[in-house]
Amino acid sequence: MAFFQDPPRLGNQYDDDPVLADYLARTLPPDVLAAIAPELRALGEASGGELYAAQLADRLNEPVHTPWDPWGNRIDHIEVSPLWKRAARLAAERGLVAAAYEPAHGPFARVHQFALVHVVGPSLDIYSCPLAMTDGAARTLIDAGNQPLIDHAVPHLTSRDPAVAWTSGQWMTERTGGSDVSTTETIARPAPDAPGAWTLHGTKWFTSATTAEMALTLARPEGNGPGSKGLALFFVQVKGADGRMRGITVNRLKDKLGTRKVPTAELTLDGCPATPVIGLGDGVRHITPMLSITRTWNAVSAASGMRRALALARDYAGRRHAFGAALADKPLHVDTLAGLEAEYAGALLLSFRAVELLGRRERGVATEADERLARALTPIAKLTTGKQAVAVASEAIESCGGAGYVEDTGLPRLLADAQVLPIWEGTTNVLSLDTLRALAKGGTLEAVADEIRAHLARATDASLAAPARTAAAAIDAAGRWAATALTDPVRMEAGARRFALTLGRTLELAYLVTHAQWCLDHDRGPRAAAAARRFARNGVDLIAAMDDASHDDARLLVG
Ligand code: MFK
Repeated sequence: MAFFQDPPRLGNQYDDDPVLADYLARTLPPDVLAAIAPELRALGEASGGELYAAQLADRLNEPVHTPWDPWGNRIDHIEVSPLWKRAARLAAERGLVAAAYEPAHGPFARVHQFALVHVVGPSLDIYSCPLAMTDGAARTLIDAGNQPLIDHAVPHLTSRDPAVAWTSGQWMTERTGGSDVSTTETIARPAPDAPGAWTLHGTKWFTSATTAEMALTLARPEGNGPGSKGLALFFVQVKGADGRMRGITVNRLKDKLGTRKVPTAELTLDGCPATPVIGLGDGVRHITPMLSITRTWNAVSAASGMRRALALARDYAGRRHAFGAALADKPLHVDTLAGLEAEYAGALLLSFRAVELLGRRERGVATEADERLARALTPIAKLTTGKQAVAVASEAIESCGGAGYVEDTGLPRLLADAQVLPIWEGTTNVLSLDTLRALAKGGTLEAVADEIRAHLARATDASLAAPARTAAAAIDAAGRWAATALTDPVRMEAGARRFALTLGRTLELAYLVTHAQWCLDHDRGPRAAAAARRFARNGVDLIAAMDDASHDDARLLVG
């Protein structure tokens, strides 16, 4: 009989993931873990079962933009995929945003929320994008303290009722750039007959998830000066009571490499009514709570994307036979997947450490050191995990051979969707410079180094001595590099990415070491220690080899 290959399958995405389960057991008080475990298990079952099947069945459905109705009216209707409609209901009911704002688990509310996201996110076709912005918008409005807007929008943004829940967009990128938003060209004008009201005029070049009910956006009030200080943060209610967009035209949907279910659009704003969120300047500063939240989502989504890719690759390795044995029994295949497992474990621990700190800050229990650490950890986690996610997805699809390159297996999407993670919400280089900006505040590099050393100090098992030494040497080298590079802005900027990635990878290794020690101490086996050792062998120090000649060589190479 002819041979047909079994496709890879997924199990319960909570029960099958010892890294998440051990992390939650280590971090959460037992009563909190007992309260949330049943919903994680239920979501894990759906995520690996019916939702994954629905995702594969929905593969070719993409959002469709209909600009006009049959009678010539401009309607700009965007029809999203069936799975997205289901995801919207599920996200509200399961509290994928709401859980962060509910009182039940105090400072652990964020860990609860992001554990849910981690388990189910990879089966929702990047519905995490509108959810991230919705969460960021709620946080930004609350931080801005604009009570009428808080009363108007936050109950919708944080609702568990699908009939009431809103999503929010974040319209920042213009043709002038997605990184340097200080060059925003959109103008805000006072509305002629409504005191306090404004209208917006300009083009937004990438607006993710354009089906949202509201958006936060930047515009320059007429007469304001240039740069980001002259921009203001505005709230936009996208549709009027008649269901039509208000002074907004959808020019087209973007034709993207991945995230193809996300209706990312180009918009023209021409008389779009808008309300200032907080003052009429410093718009970039005022939108940074949004950036911090979406970057945290990005980091968690990177970790969960890696986990999904590995779950499929590992299952496939058990089903696929070649050269007389299952791939899972081939030493080289095992070695390849092991390197990726260690990367995933490090990414999960780093991204959830950022989540813990966010939760502590929001519930008012953060120390000064937590505050400093959190400011640096957010960009570091985002940039480090984004790169890991692409590398892991690429290897995972390669480990499935030709099947990994064939669209209707669903596998190539893992890579196409991962590739957005180092781009949106700040590219690796922009986030590296943001890391320098964070570290420029006194004591922040020390806070990162203290965090690493405190975690390494918890390792008592001899099997963790070597990875702990690797991490300690890397943070020492990073500190030495920073001390000498500080005097030379060109050298500092040129090395920023290697420096930030060294901090990110060293943090990951330190968390892996601590986590492994806890697992050994709590009868959870030696797997986590193996992850720490393997991660150390994968390498963490990217900066020690940088010297004065590095930048000269770079100039020679790129002219
Ligand atoms: C699964 C995950 C899903 C995620 C979905 C998201 C979908 C949305 C898609 C998108 O919208 S992608 C586009 C997102 N765009 C960005 O992330 C922008 C990237 N560029 C940057 O982050 C630049 O660094 C930045 C625009 C902030 C630089 O602008 P400026 O004008 O040169 O900023 P400047 O002057 O350094 O900082 C202005 C103020 O903000 C300063 O405060 P002060 O006014 O008090 O001095 C800074 O300290 C503060 N600031 C800047 N970055 C900050 C920050 N504060 C806290 N955290 C930060 N990260």
